[in-house]
Amino acid sequence: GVYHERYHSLEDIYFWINQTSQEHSDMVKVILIGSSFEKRPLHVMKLSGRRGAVNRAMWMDCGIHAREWIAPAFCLWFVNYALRFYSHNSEITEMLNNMDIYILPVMNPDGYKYTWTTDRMWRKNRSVLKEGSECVGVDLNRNFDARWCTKGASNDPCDPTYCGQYPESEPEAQAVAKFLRSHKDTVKLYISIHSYSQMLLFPYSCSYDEAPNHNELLELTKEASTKIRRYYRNHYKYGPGAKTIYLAPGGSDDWAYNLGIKYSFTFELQDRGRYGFLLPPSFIPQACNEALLAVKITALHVIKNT
Ligand code: 0X9
Ligand code: ZN
Repeated sequence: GVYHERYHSLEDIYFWINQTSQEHSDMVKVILIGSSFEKRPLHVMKLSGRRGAVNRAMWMDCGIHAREWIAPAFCLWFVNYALRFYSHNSEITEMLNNMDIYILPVMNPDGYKYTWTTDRMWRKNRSVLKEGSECVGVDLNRNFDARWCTKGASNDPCDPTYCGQYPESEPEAQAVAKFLRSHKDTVKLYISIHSYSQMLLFPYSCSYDEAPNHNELLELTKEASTKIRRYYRNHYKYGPGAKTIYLAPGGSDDWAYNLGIKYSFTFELQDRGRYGFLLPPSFIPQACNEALLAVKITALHVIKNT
């Protein structure tokens, strides 16, 4: 629908989360997992099929990085797709009949707000240090406890990849980590949505080590990439983060993987640099369809294999 052919302000998104959960109260529950540095709520939407309880779940977060607007747009688009096509599309039906889906549409609400009001290219959250630096913000995808603040992250608060004062120093990262720790027996799949560069990444990004199930993750992302190319004529690279993009410690995907979530991914959506973070709204539908394909393939694999 027309709602998904534009980007939405933070206020719109909060309104949409509330409205969607009320209109679909049989399938959507909203869970407050914490709040941001500036005290905005972090709302997770829990999607479930119309069936009894299951003990399998997946997690997807969008918008760790403020300027990557296509990421929250995808989370909204995905929720809408799932609610609309449950019991009509066989893949989404199978997903929702066999797993709960936890979705955090905007992991970095303060940063997202800031990109709408002040600086479109802001990346980090908006945390202010009590002492020391004039500079604001921590890179939430360098703030997790996975070889935290080693090569590929910065300990300078003025840098865009500043890792923070200690692992999980930031309320946004801490809220996600706490939720996943307390749901680690059921959450079998972790997906983090970013942009841009068109890549399907898996651990590790914090080192060049090969993950124990490297071959399985490689095959899976290869399959997704091949299908995206076939259906949408678009090219996605795939592979372990460190080798495919760059060494980057402290990321949520590596941390989730080490927690025991053996299917852990970062999807970098469109484009490959023509518009970069400023992806025009007219590209939203195709970018979302491509990402949806990758989400479906990984989720159905997890259902089959866990
Ligand atoms: O550097 C990042 O955090 C991600 N790229 S982005 O351009 N969206 O900032 C890549 C994340 C890959 N995973 C980890 N570094 N853990
Ligand atoms: Zn990012």
